[in-house]
Amino acid sequence: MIREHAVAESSPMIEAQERVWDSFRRWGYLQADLDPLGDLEPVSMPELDARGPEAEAARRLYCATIGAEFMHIPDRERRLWVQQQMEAEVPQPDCARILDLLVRAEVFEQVLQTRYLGTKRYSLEGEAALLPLLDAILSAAADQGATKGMLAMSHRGRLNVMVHIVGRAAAEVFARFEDVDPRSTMGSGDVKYHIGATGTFRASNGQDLSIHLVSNPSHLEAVDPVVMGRTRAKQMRRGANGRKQVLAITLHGDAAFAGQGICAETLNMCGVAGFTVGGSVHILVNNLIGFTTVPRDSMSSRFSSDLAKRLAVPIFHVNAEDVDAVVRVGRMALDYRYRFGSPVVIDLIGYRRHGHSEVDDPTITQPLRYRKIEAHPPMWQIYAEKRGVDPKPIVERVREELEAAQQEAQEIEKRPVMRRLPRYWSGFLGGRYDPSYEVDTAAPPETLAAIGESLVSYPDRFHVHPKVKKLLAQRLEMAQGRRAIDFGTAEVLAFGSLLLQGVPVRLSGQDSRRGTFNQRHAALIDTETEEEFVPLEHMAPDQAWCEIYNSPLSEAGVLGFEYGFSRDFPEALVLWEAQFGDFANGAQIIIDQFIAASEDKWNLLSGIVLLLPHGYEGQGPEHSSARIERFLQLAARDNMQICQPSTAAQYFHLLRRQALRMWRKPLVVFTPKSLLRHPAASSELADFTTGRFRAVIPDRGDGSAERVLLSTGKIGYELEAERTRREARSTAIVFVDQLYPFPEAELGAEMDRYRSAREFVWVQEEPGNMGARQFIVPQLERLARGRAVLSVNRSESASPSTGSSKAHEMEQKTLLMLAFGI
Ligand SMILES: Cc1ncc(C[n+]2csc(CCOP(=O)(O)OP(=O)(O)O)c2C)c(N)n1
Repeated sequence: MIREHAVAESSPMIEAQERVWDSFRRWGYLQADLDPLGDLEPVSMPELDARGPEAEAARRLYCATIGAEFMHIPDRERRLWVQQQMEAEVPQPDCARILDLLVRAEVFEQVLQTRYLGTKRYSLEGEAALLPLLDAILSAAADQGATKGMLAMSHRGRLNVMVHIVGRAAAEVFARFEDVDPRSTMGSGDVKYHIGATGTFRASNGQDLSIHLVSNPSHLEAVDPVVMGRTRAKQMRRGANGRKQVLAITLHGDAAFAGQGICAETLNMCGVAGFTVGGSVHILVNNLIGFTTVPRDSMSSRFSSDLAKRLAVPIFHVNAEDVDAVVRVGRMALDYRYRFGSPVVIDLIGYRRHGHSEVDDPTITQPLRYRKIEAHPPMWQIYAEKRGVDPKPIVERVREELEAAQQEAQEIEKRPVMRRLPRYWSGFLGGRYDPSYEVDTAAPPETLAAIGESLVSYPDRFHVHPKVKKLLAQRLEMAQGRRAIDFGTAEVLAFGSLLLQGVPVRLSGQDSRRGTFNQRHAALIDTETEEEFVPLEHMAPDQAWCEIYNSPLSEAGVLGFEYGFSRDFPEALVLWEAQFGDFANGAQIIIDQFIAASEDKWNLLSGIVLLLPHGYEGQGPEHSSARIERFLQLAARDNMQICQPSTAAQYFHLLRRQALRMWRKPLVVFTPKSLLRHPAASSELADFTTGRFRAVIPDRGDGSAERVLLSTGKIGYELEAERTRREARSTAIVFVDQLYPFPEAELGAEMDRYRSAREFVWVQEEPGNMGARQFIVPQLERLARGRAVLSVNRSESASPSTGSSKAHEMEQKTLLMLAFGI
């Protein structure tokens, strides 16, 4: 039954009826029967007090076990679509399939509980309807032409999903509980409910979908942007049909979704051109509790899904115990995603049968709710009764099957590998660094000149801003070798030469298209029309793709996304840029949990590049430091590279090296600010057409210096200027452009040159408790062969720098005085 009202028949009575219906469409979800345990009280709404047959009919549709929030969507077509679905005939579900999944969900947990008592498993009991829900969504996705599902979820029900949705053998998951082969993972690896899994899901139409459950850290919701970036990369690989073929599904806990800011960051990116995946499905596995904390202490809103109301997308609340309704919601949500290319949210409201991790006793904190839960039958029992089916044979069959799998697990001797890497990763390497990985990164002069030409080749009637026009003309001169090359040009030459070699480039960050320091101008803006033109996209017909985007003002979300993208586009150069390096700590979870540790925990590589503007230039405590010390503290076993290129050519070679080597490791680059235009940091064309990145830039002297200053970044130039001013000929100045992996051989060789040096001095702008000092001084002491190693730095401080630019200058002068020994 679809309710339609012909406009021509409009009369005061019909209008009154329509008002009643609209009230229920708008507010019905607030009185819907959503909580299997009845703790979620209906909201009193005068708009829903109407009586009479129309009101009752509307109440039956909008206040039953599905509560649909959709009237906030401004687009009428979308509202009407949801309305029609809600008011349409209810399709007959596949009851046998549903019951089988419900039984599997619970029996799987019980087998774990019996065999591995006292081990954490984060049971799905109380939310078993999640399996039929995912089954319905993926089956509907298969009908729509999807071939791949990208799943992200936290601990709750993860093992269950791995077996019943991702299609991994139960014996493999059980083997993880047996903790076989512990020696193979000493010092690394991860717990069983965080590792990823790849498998195959058989849809109801018989089609197979490949499913990937993404590895994630314990940090709730941190994986959300990662799976979006991964999905986008996979979609791009598939070309025009990619958005249809690859579907992202994220599962959230109710407390985490309401509380973790990264959820807002991720939702905010969904409609932005550089970040969209054509709609994702978000499922809240809502058990109305977070560990021991009840919703009123978790959030200021009624539903934890309220966060999603910032978007014009439908939110379907559904009572997990009406599993037919759950399945219906799954299909509706999926069809909406495919029809409108929009995210959708499903709030699956159930309960948590045990304590948070089964070892917790929930009756201590929620005695009343748990009294109810204890008396409450499992979902499969309720469903079977409603359908008049005898569930016993199914339960027996499933139990036998899972117990056999458990037996099988005891025979497994090696930790099962749950994940398959896609083919595009073959050939790329992780592990320890080896010099044999180095490749030629120089580019022929003709290529550089051609890139310079393409920078000034915009459409005839395109009006370029005079300042930008001048800059582009200078860039052309630089690329032709008629002018020293600055950092901005070095970067565009690196990007351009990679694109011409077939290496795709993707960069995003706040204001990255123009560049925070007016240094990039990746997109030209027509001064008359504001139309945009990106010269790097139009260099040659057979060039690789190039995407340079301004990102939303989020760090964790955007870096997480780009990290995810890099995971599925290893052959591309993928970069994220912080506005200032100082803001990178907004993405600290992504840096700590994914970038630094994913190889160690999950054996997963990434070649992501972080561009972090850094340098003490009197701009205050939040515009000075990218926290070099923190990255160095995370560095171990060659897990990433930490560099501060001191010249334009070094930057060029560093970026090209990152893309062209087969060694895939995250690269953290401390990028310059004032050095962007510093003549001394510019390079000659010959430095681009020959040579490669050098970890250490030796002093040009003959090795007779008595005092050797070592530093990284901008301070080195200030030391050089001071040396000239003082005519301090017996002082050498060495630039350390790569801090990690520590360039032991190069730095050792350079230090050995100074036979008459009495002391080596590490000089940094940062306070003593920050910067590279604590990492590098012990290394220098090792290489100094018994000679003294001193350090010059700002005094220890709680914040990176002073807020006064005059104080900054005084401090800077003092640093230079101390560096030169007076
Ligand atoms: C960022 C973060 N903070 C704290 C925790 C510790 N923690 C683990 S589970 C959990 C409760 C999660 O509740 P909810 O999101 O409702 O999911 P549920 O466990 O109820 O399924 C907490 C606080 C964590 N894992 N991550």
